[in-house]
Amino acid sequence: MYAFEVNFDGLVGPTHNYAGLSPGNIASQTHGGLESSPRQAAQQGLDKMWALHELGLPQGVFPPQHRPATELLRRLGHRGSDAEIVARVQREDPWLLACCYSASAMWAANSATVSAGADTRDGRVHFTPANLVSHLHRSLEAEATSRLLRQLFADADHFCHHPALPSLATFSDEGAANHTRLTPEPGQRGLTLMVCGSDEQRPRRYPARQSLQASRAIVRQHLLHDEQVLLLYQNPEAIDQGVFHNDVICVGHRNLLLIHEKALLGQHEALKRIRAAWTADTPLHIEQISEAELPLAEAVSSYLFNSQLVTLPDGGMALICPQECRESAAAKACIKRLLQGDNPLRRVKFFDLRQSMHNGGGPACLRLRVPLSEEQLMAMHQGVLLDAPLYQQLGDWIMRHYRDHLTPDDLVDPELIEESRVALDELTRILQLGNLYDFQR
Ligand code: SUG
Repeated sequence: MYAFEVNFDGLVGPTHNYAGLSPGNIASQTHGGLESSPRQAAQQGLDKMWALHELGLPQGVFPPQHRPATELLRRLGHRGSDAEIVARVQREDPWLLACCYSASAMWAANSATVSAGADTRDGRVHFTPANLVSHLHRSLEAEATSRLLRQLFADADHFCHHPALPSLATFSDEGAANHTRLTPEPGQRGLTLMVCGSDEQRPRRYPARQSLQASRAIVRQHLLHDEQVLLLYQNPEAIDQGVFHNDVICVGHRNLLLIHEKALLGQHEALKRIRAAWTADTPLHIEQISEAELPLAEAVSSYLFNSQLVTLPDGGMALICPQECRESAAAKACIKRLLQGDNPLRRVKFFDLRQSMHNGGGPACLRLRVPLSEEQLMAMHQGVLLDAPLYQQLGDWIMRHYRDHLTPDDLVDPELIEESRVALDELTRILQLGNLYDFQR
């Protein structure tokens, strides 16, 4: 059975801004309050999607969520028109308004955890939307994500959807950013790595964003085979240095795992367990980058590990890196060594994703991987799969609807509310999604 790992990238929404909403995410903290460019952000993300399509890979698009999320402000007792509510909340609680305006759904790696049909006991692809309870602005995504996934992957013969886990720190779940699937071939049964914070060794400065209880619940409800699952713990020292998700320090694809030596608690043992659980004839390649080669702080600033690993049609792998890796001598040297090493990596491509990077979102944050057989790919909604006409249409749509500059003060501009609605309303027609948004119902 032929199978694909399809990347679905979050299209950046028209309200993309820098609000400093994520403690523990150094880029978000550093850029809070600065001017953003929603237009450049959306175009940068779209260009990455197109480049992957051009490399011969199937590529999907997730539409942005509707912001500002004034329904939250109404739930908190605010009354009046949207413009009146926005103006009042900006005066009384600018942080709350920024949460309602965040375009954070662009980081699709946090939208859900997805298990391949080859790994589940009923042969279906399983989805659990992430509750993202660690941050208010992100927790607002869960409901709309759930609706979107159910709409895109509607065929119950192939796809199984679970509700997000209970909205409680005990079940804190940040989706695929803490989930890695290793497999000899995407259509074969794979090994699932679930990485979460340890209850025994907690970080001192910043909280762990994925809980053990959440990871365990997902393993159960996705009907995974226990012997094919490894639960591993994040190194609290790394969390304290800005590794807020495991995908900031580790990336795995097929039979290649790229990992910094400080990623996991008890890493030596953890890697032994991974090697022992790998039973396929195809060799597993684990490339560990040492602290001497790339210090943790530079791993975080270059975002080397937030690169995407993809298999090209000729069978070799490519590393899809952020531009920042070119500017770090140490990251560049690591890439050189990896390209020369005994592993499937053959090519590297760099992308300017600065608008997203300044909020802590690199190439891998922007995409959700959905492993699909040919039949499953045919069974999903086709309107979000990128091709040349759609790339053109989306580029044109961004140019017509997105602002080139946005500052925190602009969030109070009532025209931004209307512009976003008009843009998203048109987008649902481009992507053939019907009345996806609440405001269209
Ligand atoms: O949750 N940044 C996101 C970045 C998510 C990156 N995703 C992965 N690593 N998979 C976060 O911290 C910043 C928003 C702001 O500050 O305006 C933000 O939410």
